[in-house]
Amino acid sequence: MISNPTTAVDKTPKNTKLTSNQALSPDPNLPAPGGSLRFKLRRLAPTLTGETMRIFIDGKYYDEKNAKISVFDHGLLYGDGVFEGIRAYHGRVFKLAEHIDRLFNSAHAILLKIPMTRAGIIRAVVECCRQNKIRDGYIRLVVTRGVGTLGLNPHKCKRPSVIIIAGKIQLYPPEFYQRGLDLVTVATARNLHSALNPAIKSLNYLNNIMAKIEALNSGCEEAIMLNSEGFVAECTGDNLFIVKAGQLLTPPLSAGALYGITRGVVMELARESGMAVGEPNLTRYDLFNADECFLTGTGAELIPVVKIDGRVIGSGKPGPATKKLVGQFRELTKVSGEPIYP
Ligand code: PXG
Repeated sequence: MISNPTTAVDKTPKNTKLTSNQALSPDPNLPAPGGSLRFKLRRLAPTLTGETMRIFIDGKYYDEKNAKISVFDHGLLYGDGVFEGIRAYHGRVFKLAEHIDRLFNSAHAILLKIPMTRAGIIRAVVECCRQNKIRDGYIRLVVTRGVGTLGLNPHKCKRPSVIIIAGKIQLYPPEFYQRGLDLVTVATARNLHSALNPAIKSLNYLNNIMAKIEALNSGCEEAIMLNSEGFVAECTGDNLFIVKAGQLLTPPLSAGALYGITRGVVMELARESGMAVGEPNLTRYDLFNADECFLTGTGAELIPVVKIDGRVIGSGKPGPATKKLVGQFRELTKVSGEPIYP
């Protein structure tokens, strides 16, 4: 059982437009730490000051207008490449080493040799945040196969390209963080492990995009994707969790879920607070009859789900275990991560 749930979610003013990032920040009404107003203005992200973004491509920085890659890059021609979406909170890059490990694992799986070391990429991500005065933001790290000929053969691509963009992201309208999402199960099945393994975070996101279009067409922000056996895999850019009789349950990686970094964090936080955590195969029936449901992802953070395929989940409101985990997650983002301004 969940005792003493935090009311952190409820504290956020209902009538204020917040980004999803702010929606999770502990005290959205308080100014960010950082000293004088002049100091704070210098620290504001370029997107807020009208300055141009500085984008890292293969060791050099370019402004937005000049940040370009070749039309012969196989990343564009075939979706041949890998990527990571990473968040910064309170001047720290959250779970950076974990994201870099997953990037290298994805690259290894598609026989793509990243032309930088892990330490070099970590340094570049942090430096790119600094160049763009990021304290709270979103980092897109992309490695493309590189420039090649017209034709699939990746061996014709001489050098993969590394791109880092540090800016902002908002996946869902802010009000859904308070109210909860309405999901729909879509007809597009998650990729087969034997076709394009869902564990690879590749530049080929058509499977997810098709599912997203189906959700949007039916008036929902997000889709539940099943695997070819009919078990729940994940959403288009998020992992899915349910709470049932005090237990936290999420589909196993073998069901087609991405090894989500936020998924791992949430499972650890739940265990720390004494909750049992399981990874069984889940069916839609399990979701419909859950006490609570929420999604996790770097872009989405933690977002409650209150309706699935027309069935109300639990009380129809974000539940106590979800709220407690949101609170724990916020606390962790305050103290954990690679410092951008040491
Ligand atoms: N499943 C899929 C298919 C994803 O793409 C997740 C789960 C969650 O994983 P993490 O490690 O982020 O907890 C993802 C991540 C975007 C966007 O631009 C998508 C993700 C992350 C950030 C931004 O839509 N997907």
